[in-house]
Amino acid sequence: MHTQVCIIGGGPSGLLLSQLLHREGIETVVLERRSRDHVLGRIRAGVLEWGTVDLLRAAGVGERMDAEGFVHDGTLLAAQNRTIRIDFRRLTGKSVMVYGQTEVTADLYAARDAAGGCVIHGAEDVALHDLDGDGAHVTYRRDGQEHRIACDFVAGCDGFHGVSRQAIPASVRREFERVYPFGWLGVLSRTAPVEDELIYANHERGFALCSMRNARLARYYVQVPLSDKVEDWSDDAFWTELKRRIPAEAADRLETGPTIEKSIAPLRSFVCEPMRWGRLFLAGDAAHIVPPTGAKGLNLAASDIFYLWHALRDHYRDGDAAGLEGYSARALARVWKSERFSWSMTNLLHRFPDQGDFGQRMQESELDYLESSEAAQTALAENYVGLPY
Ligand code: RFL
Ligand code: PHB
Repeated sequence: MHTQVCIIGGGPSGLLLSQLLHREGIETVVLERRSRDHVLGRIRAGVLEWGTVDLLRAAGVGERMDAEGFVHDGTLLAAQNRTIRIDFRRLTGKSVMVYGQTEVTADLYAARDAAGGCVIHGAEDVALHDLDGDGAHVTYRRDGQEHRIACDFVAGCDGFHGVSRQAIPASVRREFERVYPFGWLGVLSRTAPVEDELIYANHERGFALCSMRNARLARYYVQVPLSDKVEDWSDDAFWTELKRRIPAEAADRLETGPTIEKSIAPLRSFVCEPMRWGRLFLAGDAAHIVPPTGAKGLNLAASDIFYLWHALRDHYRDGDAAGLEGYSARALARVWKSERFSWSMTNLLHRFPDQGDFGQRMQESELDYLESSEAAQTALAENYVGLPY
């Protein structure tokens, strides 16, 4: 089998690239290790930057998002005795869209199916070959049989635990990492969200976040020690802890109920440089991870795909290699800015085991500054709604 671009990973990065290239007449094959049900069962991101919204529209998958997504013009930052509203629209002229990653992924699968796109599930032992030669190829096993796909380029969209990044020789690859000493326990419940906007809460017992998927589906998180297990947390224990950490007036009207999903995610910052090696281009979580505090992971995946889509289009349509040559530097410039923002939001809002009184006062004074300075609020808003591509 031969294709122009072999895409490893059928998550949002891989599917979006496949869909955008299809619209340029460029052929792709997507190799996904898991089943479609598994990919669609993962509850992850909820907030889309406007650049991501526009890119999904350009991919022809904006219709349901525009009908069902919620436009948010601001967000709330809460601390012990104050709530600060960051007014995105007034400060930057932009908003974000609340529309779940699960829905984005479902829309992309539907679009690939409608166009007869080739997405192969259950692809095991994917291996990348000849990335630095004249033509690359990818091998995999499915139903006990070996397969081989020859291709012009490989897009490594297989997430943090994928194989693509490892195909860049260790002598060339440089990795930067920070692992945080806590995780997020997240729940989904069929209850009305406590607030129209998201609440990011700094509390002495630890961070909490109130988010949502729709008018009857709420998404909440609390910071937990890495040693905690999901089984340690009954629904009652979760609601009690959440109520302690959010502003009292929100806690009073919080609707509780049985949770329909509960999981713990570790927090990590990670960047791999370069994002291109020979015929391999990394995109999304395969190349970088951010802690979820700034809602940047999926949005960074989208900006990588935007650059890669343009680079491949220019190559095939105009014979112009500049986009491919410049891909890694261009993508990394934006990645590092989002890494910085996600790290700083994480530092501002979480309780660190070693933070001490000094660290506590640093957070309080930063929140004070944010409350009193329009410039500080604008800087936060500008990053939250998404830096330009
Ligand atoms: P994914 O989604 O991990 O998809 C990679 C796909 O590759 C497959 N795969 C392989 N396929 C073939 N062969 C192999 N060897 C393979 N190895 C892996 C996997 O099965 C999978 O299907 O990466 P992608 O596409 O780059 O997308 C990235 C996003 O999923 C991620 O950045 C976001 O979910 C991060 N994130 C958030 N991002 C936001 O922009 N806004 C948010 O509000 C937000 N909240 C979150 C988040 C992530 C979270 N968790 C659980 C990590 C909240 C949470 C709790
Ligand atoms: C979510 O709704 O899952 C969500 C929202 C904002 C974040 C992280 C996660 O910063």
